Amino acid sequence: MSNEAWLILPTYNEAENIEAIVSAAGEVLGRAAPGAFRILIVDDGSPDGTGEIADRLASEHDWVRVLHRTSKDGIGPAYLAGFQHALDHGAGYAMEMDSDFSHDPADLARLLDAVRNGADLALGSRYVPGGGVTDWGLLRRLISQGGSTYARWVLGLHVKDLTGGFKCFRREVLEAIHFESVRSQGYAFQVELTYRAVRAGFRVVEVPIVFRDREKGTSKMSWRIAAEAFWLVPLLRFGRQPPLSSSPPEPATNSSRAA
Ligand SMILES: Nc1nc2c(ncn2[C@@H]2O[C@H](COP(=O)(O)OP(=O)(O)O)[C@@H](O)[C@H]2O)c(=O)[nH]1
Ligand SMILES: [Mg+2]
Repeated sequence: MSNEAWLILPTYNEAENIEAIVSAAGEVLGRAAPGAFRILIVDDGSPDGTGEIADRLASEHDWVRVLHRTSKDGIGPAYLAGFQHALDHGAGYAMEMDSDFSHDPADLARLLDAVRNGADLALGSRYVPGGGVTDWGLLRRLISQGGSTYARWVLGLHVKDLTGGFKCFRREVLEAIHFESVRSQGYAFQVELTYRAVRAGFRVVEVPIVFRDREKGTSKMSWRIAAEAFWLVPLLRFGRQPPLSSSPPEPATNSSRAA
């Protein structure tokens, strides 16, 4: 089995962050997976020149790759394109992280370790002991935590943080998800992938992380994207079930917990 770890970084107008995040993540993964990691930037034609910076980084480092897509299409489709590319190129692990330093690149090592130690999917979680959010006011905390509680309740899951986007998948989990039938874009995308992994019988663990607001650039999330989660979550549970792409997973070999 491949032990290559691929980090997918979706970008839309991250010119102020992309070089620093690639270098910080490269340093962490260079220690956690020496000689066996790649960073794949998936840029949706950012008008601020992020794609050109990404190309330069790829010419400087053989572990940086870039996927250029023509238009802004949402974080879900960008990740699916990145995952497909990573699988096609032999990834053993695929990781998600925002490109704006809201997620601490240092935590990549703990997410990867959780999967190496027996989890199939490790979630960076704000809502388990040791996790949290800095910078957010009461309203934003309530909305985020309320969103996770709502999704957990509707879907009957035990996962505490369902909307986060800091994750590490074992290859087999992504192979078992039928990408063409994934429809959600923003927070719902994160819920949908985790729900599908649990439904397919994979072992999900939560690893505590602290989320901070970005310092540079602007958020692309909107009320429309948050609202998507509210109507899509019940459809995930009660709508027509998507096909599984492959046979059920083999049991994990090791049962240590990361959270
Ligand atoms: N490729 C791509 N990346 C996106 C898109 N929307 C957001 N992103 C990236 O996804 C990550 C999270 O988005 P962000 O706007 O920070 O959302 P927030 O953290 O919820 O406010 C960042 O790295 C964004 O650049 C998109 O449509 N396409
Ligand atoms: Mg952000």
